Amino acid sequence: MFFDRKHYSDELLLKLYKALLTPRLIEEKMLILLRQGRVSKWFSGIGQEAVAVGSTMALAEDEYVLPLHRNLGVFTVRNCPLAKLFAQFQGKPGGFTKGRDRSFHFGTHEHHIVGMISHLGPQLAVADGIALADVLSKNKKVTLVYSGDGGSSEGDFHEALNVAAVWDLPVIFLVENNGYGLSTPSREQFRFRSFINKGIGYGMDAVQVDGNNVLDVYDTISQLARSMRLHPRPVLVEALTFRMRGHEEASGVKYVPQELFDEWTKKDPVANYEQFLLKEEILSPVVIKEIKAGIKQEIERGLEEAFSQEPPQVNTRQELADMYAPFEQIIQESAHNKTTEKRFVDAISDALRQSMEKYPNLVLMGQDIAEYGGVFKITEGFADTFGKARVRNTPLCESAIVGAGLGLSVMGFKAMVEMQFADFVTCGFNQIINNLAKSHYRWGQNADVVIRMPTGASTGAGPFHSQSNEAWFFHTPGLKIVYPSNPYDAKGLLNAAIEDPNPYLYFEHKFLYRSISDDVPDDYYTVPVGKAAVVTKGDDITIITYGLAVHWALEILKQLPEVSAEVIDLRTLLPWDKETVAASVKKTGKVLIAHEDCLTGGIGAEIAAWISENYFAYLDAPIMREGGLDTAVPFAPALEQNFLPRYRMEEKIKQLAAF
Ligand SMILES: Cc1ncc(C[n+]2csc(CCOP(=O)(O)OP(=O)(O)O)c2C)c(N)n1
Repeated sequence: MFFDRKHYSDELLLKLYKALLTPRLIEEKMLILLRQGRVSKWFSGIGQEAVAVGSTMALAEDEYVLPLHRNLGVFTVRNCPLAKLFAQFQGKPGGFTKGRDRSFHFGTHEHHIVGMISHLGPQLAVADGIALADVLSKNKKVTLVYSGDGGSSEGDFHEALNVAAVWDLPVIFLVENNGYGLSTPSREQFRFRSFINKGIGYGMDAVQVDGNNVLDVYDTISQLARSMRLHPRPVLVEALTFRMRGHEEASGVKYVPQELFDEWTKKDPVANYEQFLLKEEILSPVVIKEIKAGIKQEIERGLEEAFSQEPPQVNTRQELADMYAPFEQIIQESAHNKTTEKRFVDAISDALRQSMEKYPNLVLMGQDIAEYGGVFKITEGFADTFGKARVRNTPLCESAIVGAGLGLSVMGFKAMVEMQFADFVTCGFNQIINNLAKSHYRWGQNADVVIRMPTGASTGAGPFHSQSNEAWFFHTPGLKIVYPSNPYDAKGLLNAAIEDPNPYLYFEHKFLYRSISDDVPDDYYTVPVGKAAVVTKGDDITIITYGLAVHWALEILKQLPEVSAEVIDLRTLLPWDKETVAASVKKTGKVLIAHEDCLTGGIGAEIAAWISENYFAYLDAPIMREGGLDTAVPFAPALEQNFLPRYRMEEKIKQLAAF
């Protein structure tokens, strides 16, 4: 193996050696502990150390790195305390996640590292968000993110690279090509010859390095980073390397031909570099021994400390609380009494505009939201007022944009992502459920992202532009969900959602956009989150509902003056207002829960279960539910009306009142 030392000092070459040796020695120790049953799982990076070490060493200490499961070297180069790292591997409270997540699944701001989630690809877009924050803040920094060759088959890889290219984001996408994705060889993953061919497709530079040559990696990344700091743009780097052990220790390596091991053993990154330094007389056998002894001693000390820690103490209240970033809402009243009649759609627009004024760190992202103003024209004129840096047209890639939102959060920004239609959130689902929702619980990183969801039927738009999908998210701890039914709440809840540093889904019913209007304060104000509204007071029955169905309930009740109904508009679905519901159930003893969403597994099912479990004694009738049919939302008006619960609600209300 040829090492070109260029102008690099002996001191630096030695520093690289120690940095390379540390993860190797930790791993060798881990393999022993694994055999002794003292650690439970290990994803080995033996043979690949030069990639993580060379690339991380090439960056400034305050530039973010987003490593994967084999990149122990990132953590050691960034001087993460070994005891804390080992405590993390053992699920101890002194680790980086209080025992809540395993291995390298954590981030640490102190060390400018954002760790992976198991899904491999999502962090690529998080890197985009971090780099975007740097560009917006005019920081001359690069962000480094890793992908495996296997993980590059994920859509997230494509989306993240494409966004970075279009937005000129200074991200180094470093593909560690070790020839296998678990047991599947590259030829069964993709057909291109080399990752550098992909650069052309994305319109970005791409270079290849010998991933087992720490100097090659260090030099290439250093040069790229220098140039990217001055001229922000993404670069794809392919590091050729090899995984000398199984995917994880229990899975074995039977599927790897012996010749490959023989070939790559000769290319061992540590042994070869050591030989080079010996030849250059930068190292001597005595010094090697000393260095190794020193590192081993540090490892033993760290292990001792980690092993001496007790497992986490269980505290359910804390577990539940930590799903969310701490936030106490202070309700903001509008400063003046002046109101103007506003349609639902205008109220949303108003909130966004005022929040953009209030938070200079708020960034809006979505398809066609800039000059075009969004398909519903909610951001019309925003690009002129706030500039295209903060009002960003995105490529068609929901996953990358939601992920970028998390990256912005990592850097202290706020993000609003507009789904063009709520239906398309399926393409960003993983980022919401697994990244936004869980990151605070896992390592204390909040996701300050509001996702706007133009939702619902009644517009003759068929199965893919009409769905109600709030229940998908209702089941995900870590998210908050609001769903206004009128212009006043639409404005106040959107402001409130943007204010809160936690991730929100903000549902806005498309049918309401231009069909209702109301006097809405001109000034900024917020509406309490988690608080339902009692829309009409009544004694006979309680109707619990939200969104467009609130209006259906009121229309129906107008035709039934003999029924005294209390209509509760939930407004917030997660967390929903148990107190208001309970008070009304106690009063009327008869409950109908109605929503546009399909009945089975809908939010009504949860509320019904909760009422019957806690307030059974107050009930004078079975809890009733009404919802959309358990079908897709059909296109033809007659079919769509039949799908919707509007007319079935009427029957249910009569039935319940008469019970
Ligand atoms: C979305 C997803 N599908 C499957 C897996 C299971 N899995 C974990 S690692 C892995 C292979 C990854 O290969 P590669 O990206 O080349 O990285 P390497 O392990 O070789 O470093 C697979 C299939 C996963 N973690 N996430």
